[in-house]
Amino acid sequence: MNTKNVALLKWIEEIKGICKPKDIFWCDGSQEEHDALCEEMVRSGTLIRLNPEKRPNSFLARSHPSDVARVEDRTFICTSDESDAGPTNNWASIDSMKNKLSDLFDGCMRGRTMYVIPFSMGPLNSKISHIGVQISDSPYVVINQRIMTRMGREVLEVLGDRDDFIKCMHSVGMPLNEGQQDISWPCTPDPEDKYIVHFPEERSIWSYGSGYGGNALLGKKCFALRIASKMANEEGWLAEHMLILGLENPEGETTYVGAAFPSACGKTNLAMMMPPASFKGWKVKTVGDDIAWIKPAKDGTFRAINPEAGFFGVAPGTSYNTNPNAMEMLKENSIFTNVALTDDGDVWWEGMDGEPPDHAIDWQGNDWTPNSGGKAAHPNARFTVPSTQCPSIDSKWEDPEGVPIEAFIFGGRLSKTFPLVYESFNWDHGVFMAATMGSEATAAALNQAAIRRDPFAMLPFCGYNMAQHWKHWLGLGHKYEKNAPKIFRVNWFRKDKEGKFLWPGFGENMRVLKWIVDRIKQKVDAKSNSFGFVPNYEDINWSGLEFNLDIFKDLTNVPKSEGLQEIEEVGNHFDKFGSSLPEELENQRKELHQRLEQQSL
Ligand code: SAT
Ligand code: MN
Repeated sequence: MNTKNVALLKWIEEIKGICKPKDIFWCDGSQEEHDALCEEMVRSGTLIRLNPEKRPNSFLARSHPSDVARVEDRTFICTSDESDAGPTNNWASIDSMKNKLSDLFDGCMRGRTMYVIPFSMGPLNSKISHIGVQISDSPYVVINQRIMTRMGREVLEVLGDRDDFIKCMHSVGMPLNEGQQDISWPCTPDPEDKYIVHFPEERSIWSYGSGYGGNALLGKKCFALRIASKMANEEGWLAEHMLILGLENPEGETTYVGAAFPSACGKTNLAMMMPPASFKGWKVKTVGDDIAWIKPAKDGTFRAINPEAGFFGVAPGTSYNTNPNAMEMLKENSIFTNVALTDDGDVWWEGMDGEPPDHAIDWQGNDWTPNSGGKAAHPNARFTVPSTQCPSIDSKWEDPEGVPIEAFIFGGRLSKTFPLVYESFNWDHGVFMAATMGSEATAAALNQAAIRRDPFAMLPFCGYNMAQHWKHWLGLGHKYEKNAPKIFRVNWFRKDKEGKFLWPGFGENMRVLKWIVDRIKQKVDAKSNSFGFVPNYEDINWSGLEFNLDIFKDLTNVPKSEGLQEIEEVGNHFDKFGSSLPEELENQRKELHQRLEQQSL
């Protein structure tokens, strides 16, 4: 072991006593360690080495068929007072959960190695960053954490003898008895036996029974969002489910924005977007695709870092058509989980460019052909890849000061009512726009789809009472009034009466981002409607795209009857929060109601 940190050593001893592993391995984060672990997992069947000529230094893992995604109903926030978790989280009392966990973890690592994984969320030399130590009995977790975080020896050096590291405890929950053969993806077979537990008051995480993604890579959703959102609330900053991108104009000036979307709205694609050819000299530069930590600096600017060091993205649907930068970055040094294996030892997934292969091995290890009926890759199949491999990565992505955020963008997948883009009238109105955002559960039945509210895209990730989160946002905007970023909502998914998308989306979204930059720089006016400021047709750069004025009007208007329906649904949404709802937000709802009443149609 290479630390004298008393608090850390004491904790490791304690955990060793509970979990009773065969041995302990301190991860140094080196390439040699990574290679040796990969070799070992190839031997044990956890990893398949991909064809080194096609996909150098890359591997495929197949999870247990029951262990393919986050488990929201098995995710708990444990606080002294139930109301601190709020109506949107599963709450359990600290004592009852600790009792349960001590039963589960007792001897849970028998026959396995216990890995100690020191990691930093954010650059090692940044004041915005925080350190965690994950304990895990999964080598798959170790190699993924090495990509997704700054991991290993240097982190212990930066930590020194401080005891303020976040304790992240993880086990796949499958002890090995003497002589028992291991399986390639150990996890608990019973879905009810998985526990993803957060103790925000002591800033610790206990995860049991799953080896997959957000359940097991504890730096990501568990620490960087659930625990960090509560830390941020206490300390006056923000931990948000946001991509960060920079928009560079032809003069070389960059404007940074943070954007939050519920899952399946194309966050990774937007973060790595290629502007249309007609936008000569414009560049989209990627800082992060999932999480933003934002701290107000002394000068009042909102400084953001991406706490992660890699991308853990959804593979299906990724192609040279939807995300060429992602395809380029996945050419080597990547881990693929639950995609299909081609006969020449490469990977394939639904939505990849070109024709499907005639034959492949599907994500469960079975023969697959285009006529098999099932999917070759699991719809939530993932890639893990270092951020440095992304061609659009911003030169400032590791700046310890963070990048200055000038706008927050919130979006959802909504087939009607909501304009393509609108700007809030003021900060409180912007918080209202974010607190009421959502996506349609299904867009199949036009005009019937119910909106699943996902405030700030944080529904499964806010580690405390969501209404307190709104209050926190309101307060920050008031405190930093002069420099607070502008707030926008976007909706790429509006449809006409026939169910056809009104907006082409993808690279064309650049036109909307450019309007947002022009608003920030006060270069263009806007029209107000009941929902907010919407663009004038002539202020959008249309070069290279024929776009009809009448369709643009349909894309930006709010029909009165639909607006009134939204107001009613927002009322129901707010009712769930009872007396913890900040009154500023109810006032915003009433003001919107008045504006709609005064509107003619
Ligand atoms: O599995 S993760 O939580 O890391 C990814 C996701 O669900 O967004
Ligand atoms: Mn996410």
